[in-house]
Amino acid sequence: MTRKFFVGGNWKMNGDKKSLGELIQTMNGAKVDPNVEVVCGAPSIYLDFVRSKLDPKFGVAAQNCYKVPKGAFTGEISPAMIKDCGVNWVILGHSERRHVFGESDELIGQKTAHALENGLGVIACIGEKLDEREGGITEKVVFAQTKVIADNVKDWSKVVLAYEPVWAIGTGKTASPQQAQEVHDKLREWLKTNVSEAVANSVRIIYGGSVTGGTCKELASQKDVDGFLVGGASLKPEFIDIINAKA
Ligand code: G2H
Repeated sequence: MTRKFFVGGNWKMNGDKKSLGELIQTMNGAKVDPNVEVVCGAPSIYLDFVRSKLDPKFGVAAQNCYKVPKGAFTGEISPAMIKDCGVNWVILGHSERRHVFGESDELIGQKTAHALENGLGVIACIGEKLDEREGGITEKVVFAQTKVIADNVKDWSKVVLAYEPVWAIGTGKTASPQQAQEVHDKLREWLKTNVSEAVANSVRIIYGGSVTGGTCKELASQKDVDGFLVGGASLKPEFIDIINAKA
């Protein structure tokens, strides 16, 4: 089955109206492969701004949301608010949410369920830390994280799974194409056994962690790498090269 290549940009807590406006102009004017789904993860305060400026052929994502529709949760935003800004995606479970802000698997699962119930697509992130990889428990860690997400998903067509080894995030140390392929293949096997063969074949599993214009092509050639979640390089014109990695 053909899975549409998916490239997400995760701008994290970077940019302002001026620099993001320039980046959006570059993206709007670029020649991009029409067979690629592109989604830009903007800081929440700029979601409205980005959605209004970015060509509608590109999607926009929030970088986080909370697990309930509204209420006394200072500083949080809800899927309903995200949708109200014309934005259809949210990134959940990013390693910075897990490890800087201490979000648990359980909370990420609850957020996933609530975001999906409210019509958002979810880019669900998983990934092992360096000591876990060195300790030989990469699979155990990513399977456990995936299980909590899977327990909260009814419609997998709205989910993209992002494998982001923590040791590769923002470090300039990209996983090798073989390392990425190996984990993606194992994740697809896990989905086949624990969800269904149809879901295993159709869900996009994308790679994130220091992807650049230089590393994207070989990674993209791997059988089970269906796209990327890109941080640092998504703020630069080379993001266009990454979008076009398969072209
Ligand atoms: C991983 C990635 C984007 P970077 O967090 O999600 O960031 O490409 O800067 O490693």
